[in-house]
Amino acid sequence: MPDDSRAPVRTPPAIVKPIPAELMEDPGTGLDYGIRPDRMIGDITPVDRFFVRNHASTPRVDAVTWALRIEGDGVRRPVTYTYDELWRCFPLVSVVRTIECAGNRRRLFAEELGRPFTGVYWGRGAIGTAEWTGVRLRDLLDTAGITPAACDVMPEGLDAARGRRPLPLAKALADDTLLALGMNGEILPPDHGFPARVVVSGWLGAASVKWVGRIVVSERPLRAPWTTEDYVLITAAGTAPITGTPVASLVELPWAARLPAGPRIVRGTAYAGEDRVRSVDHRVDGGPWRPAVLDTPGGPGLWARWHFRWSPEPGDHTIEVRATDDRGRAQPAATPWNALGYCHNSVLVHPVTVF
Ligand SMILES: Nc1nc2c(c(=O)[nH]1)N[C@H]1C(S)=C(S)[C@@H](COP(=O)(O)O)O[C@H]1N2
Ligand SMILES: [Mo]
Repeated sequence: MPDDSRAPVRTPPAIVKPIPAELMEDPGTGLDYGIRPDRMIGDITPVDRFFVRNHASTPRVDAVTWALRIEGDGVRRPVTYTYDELWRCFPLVSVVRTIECAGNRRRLFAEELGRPFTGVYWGRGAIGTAEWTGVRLRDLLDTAGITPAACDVMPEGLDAARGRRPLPLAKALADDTLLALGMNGEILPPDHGFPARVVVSGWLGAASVKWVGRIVVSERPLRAPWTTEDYVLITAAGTAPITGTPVASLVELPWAARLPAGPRIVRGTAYAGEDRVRSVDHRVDGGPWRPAVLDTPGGPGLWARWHFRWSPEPGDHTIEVRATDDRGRAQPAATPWNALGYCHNSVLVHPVTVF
């Protein structure tokens, strides 16, 4: 007789989608994977290489039994929506928005400061842009009836980490704050929040809560570990929750790069959180700054793409790219220390060997 107790135990993988080494970087946590910047193509990041940041394994949620509950003293009456009702009862909206983890580039930040951080040692790959399709959070909250004194909205995830983070009501009601059901024309993939995730335009990735099962609306300010312990800027001046992310740019070359000599086009992206990228400059080997060409202008919550032409001679070179947002804030030469290593946006000195 077969002895079931001796069947091999199969732990489901922490991440559902394949993580091909030729597309993704592995910072070593077993839960988080970044895109390889030299494998980016175009304005939209395909799902097969969109970075994953998970505080616990991807939960397998059954959409048939799943329901979204909206409750709290900030709504007149609690409401529950099934998956089917979300699709049927609200206008579907699509927005193209970038999501960047506040810890992006932490490994480079540690190298810049010459001191370690705890937290995921991201290279440059904790960023991506997708077309998110879903329903406006505003439309959902309106049906529940927001009370005049409501001030905070907290989506809560069904993962073992119970990922959650409060949003001020005004941000929750913004035109482009969505409860997304789809990504790049597909049903939202499990690792990116199936059946439903929030997309909070221009804010750190942690605000875009995945696998949402409940949304709490409150008449008092809400706190959660992701606004008190993590995803806060801790400096000598105090502790502040991170909201938008500062202007930064990304060169779509491996770090370090090895390239054949001769003419080529260097491409990349620049992202300024809730602001717009105004311009992108570059310099080679510490020479004069010159403008890069903006191919797609991007916008608030959406990266811009740029390029410049380069015809390097053999030898060791450096490329620096410096983006400026529409409030005139440029990437700095160095990022001031903060205890958890967030929001690194220094101009990177990209090493390139030409052969
Ligand atoms: N429920 C839940 N939501 C979450 C997380 C999580 O671990 N649990 N990670 C957050 C963080 S820190 C980031 S950067 C983004 C990453 O989204 P992605 O995995 O789709 O790229 O999801 C956010 N939403
Ligand atoms: Mo993140």
